[in-house]
Amino acid sequence: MKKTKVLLIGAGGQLGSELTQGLWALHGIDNVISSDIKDPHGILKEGRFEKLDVMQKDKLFELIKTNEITQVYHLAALLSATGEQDPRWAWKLNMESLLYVLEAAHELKLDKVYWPSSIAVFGPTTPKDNTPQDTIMDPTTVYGITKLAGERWCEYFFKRYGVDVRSLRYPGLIGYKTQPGGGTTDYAVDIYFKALAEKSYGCFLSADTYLPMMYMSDAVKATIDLMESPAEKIKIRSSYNISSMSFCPTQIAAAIKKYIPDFKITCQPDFRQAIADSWPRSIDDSRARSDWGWQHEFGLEEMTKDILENLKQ
Ligand code: AKB
Repeated sequence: MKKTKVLLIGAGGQLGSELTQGLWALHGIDNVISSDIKDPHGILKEGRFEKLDVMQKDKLFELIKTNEITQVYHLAALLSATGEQDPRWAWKLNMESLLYVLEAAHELKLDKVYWPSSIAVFGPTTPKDNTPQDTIMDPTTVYGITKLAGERWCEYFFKRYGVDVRSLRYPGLIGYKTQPGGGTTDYAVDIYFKALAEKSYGCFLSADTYLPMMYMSDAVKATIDLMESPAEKIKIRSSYNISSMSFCPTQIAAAIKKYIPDFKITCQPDFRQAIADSWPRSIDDSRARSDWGWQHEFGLEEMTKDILENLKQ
């Protein structure tokens, strides 16, 4: 049997550095190459790192061949808010890089590929509560459009070429180890930093905007659980709905106030409000739970305790 060798693309982002550590624990630090267009920071310096612009297809293929890579996790993308600043570039980066990775998987016979989708695939006419796996998808952001098109490409490569590609529709991901990178759900990360530093936070969404969210350690667990499941359990090759909690700015502020009683939140919605309003409030992830046994660990209270304790240290 071939030894598992992993390439993670976009490792410098919020999920990337924590997923890198999860993959080190699973496969061994020497069997994981993390890569990014930027220089490595923090924990990434401790493992194997390659600087990679995923838009350079030849370099990507070369890196895979030279290192006998068997699995690729492709996380590099422009997110919902930054994508709106340059829609053409978001389309090009998000779509072409996915196609290069899927082509590499097919042509170089990779064992598996992971690519993240998002709740951004849904839109204003999608049912908002307990959004089903299969439903109306009418994304309004260029990011959401690329994720929806990407899901179709993943299923296409699976059906046409047998590429073992797997994917999750992430909700807003909340971690404290790295700064977030241009998403609409990023307020739920910033708020913890500002609560400790300034005891106040100016939120760019309205106080009652409910969105599906997930703590980073659950996101890492979901990703690795999906990738380590036997192929026959993976029945959905576009992307799985995945969920753990939903809350609004008022609720996260109340959870923080239990630790910082004089914390104050003010809300002044900006352009990101319209994006948030087009997304679901909560997600039905029963297919992930029944097909490959997904279970989350963290809710809002447990997450808040964990983040604030860690950030204080
Ligand atoms: C974003 O807000 O753009 C992302 C996402 C929900 O995919 N966090």
